Amino acid sequence: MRISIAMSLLFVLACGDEEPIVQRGISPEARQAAVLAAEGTGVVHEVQMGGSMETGFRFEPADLTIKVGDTVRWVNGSGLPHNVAFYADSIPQGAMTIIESVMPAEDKLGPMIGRIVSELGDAFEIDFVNAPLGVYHYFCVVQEAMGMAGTLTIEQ
Ligand SMILES: [Cu+2]
Repeated sequence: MRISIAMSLLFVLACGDEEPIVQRGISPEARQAAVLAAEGTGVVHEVQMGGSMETGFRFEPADLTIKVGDTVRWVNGSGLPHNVAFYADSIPQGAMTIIESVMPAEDKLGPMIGRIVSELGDAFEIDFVNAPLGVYHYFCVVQEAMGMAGTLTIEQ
């Protein structure tokens, strides 16, 4: 019984996904937002990669919400090595393709693993043009064990 309820729920959820993404009567504001998302909005958000052995390491802010098409600039605020790496199983569907396409080979250590940024003030940037909406969980490979992780939420 429990299994059949779960199956029915899955069926409902799966059908819910088939609603059309593009709706009729799109407002001029929504249309403009869609155009900006495709081209980049020019808005840049800064996240500091900081802390110390004493205080712990963190992204500041650890949770950031942006609009699709915005840029996030992670800045080294500690003078110690940091990077930005995305959890493949904790990002929206289709996001890996976008992240991989905006990370040139010289800018990464592996799939969705950004290069190490060691110098104070040095930065790593990603333009989230055409990025799927949702929550992206990421971390720093150097201090992940010490809790250096963050979330990025992309909204329309
Ligand atoms: Cu770090």
